[in-house]
Amino acid sequence: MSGGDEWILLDFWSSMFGSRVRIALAEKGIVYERREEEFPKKSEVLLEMNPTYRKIPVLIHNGKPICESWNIVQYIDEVCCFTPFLLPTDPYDRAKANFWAHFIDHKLHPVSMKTMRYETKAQLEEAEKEMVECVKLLQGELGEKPYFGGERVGYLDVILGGFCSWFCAYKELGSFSILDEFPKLKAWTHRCMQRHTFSASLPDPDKLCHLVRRIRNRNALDLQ
Ligand code: GS8
Repeated sequence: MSGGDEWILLDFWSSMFGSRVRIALAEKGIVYERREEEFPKKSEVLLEMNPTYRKIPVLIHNGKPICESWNIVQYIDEVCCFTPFLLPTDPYDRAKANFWAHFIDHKLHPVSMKTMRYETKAQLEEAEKEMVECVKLLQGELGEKPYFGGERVGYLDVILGGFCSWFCAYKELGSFSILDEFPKLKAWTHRCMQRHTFSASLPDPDKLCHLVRRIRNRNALDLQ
């Protein structure tokens, strides 16, 4: 990587996947151009750069696209090897970090979507119960450490970091205050949000609340 490198991020403001890439770029001190998609319409560039999934985020490094946020964060980490690594260097710790990143994308994320897109009160209660189970496991993995990465921010902090504003928004919505049930994860969220690399990269929780209310209203699913 040289000072003349060009970095472009195809993004959408509320995306937890986009947010984690923004955090990784900020942690590594990379200056980039952010291009906002206008969903549901998709730009020609997005379709060209991610023809497989047609989803953001896509990071374009010197004209070459890298897709899937977990993969993008690893790429940034490898290319910017002059700063401390986000991924653990120990193979076992690295395998564990990848395991939990997979858990976040394949368990936590679908469950968090269910808490917004329910059709009955029973479905909402079920989704909230599942969400509590997921967050409990994540808090267990954090343990007594300040960060998932130990004394400093690591790969998993960046991966889960994309959810910080969403955790706060749940509380603001008044329906579900997940963080109040998990003090260690709450402290971790606040610790992360105090870092400029996170706060400047994450969506405003108030704006997210409006979005969630709109999703619920659009689907006529708001039971309150
Ligand atoms: C998920 C990206 C994604 O869902 C990743 O990058 O880690 N596994 C991928 N992106 C969404 C926006 S965030 O909710 C997206 O681009 N959606 C547009 C669409 O599905 O049409």
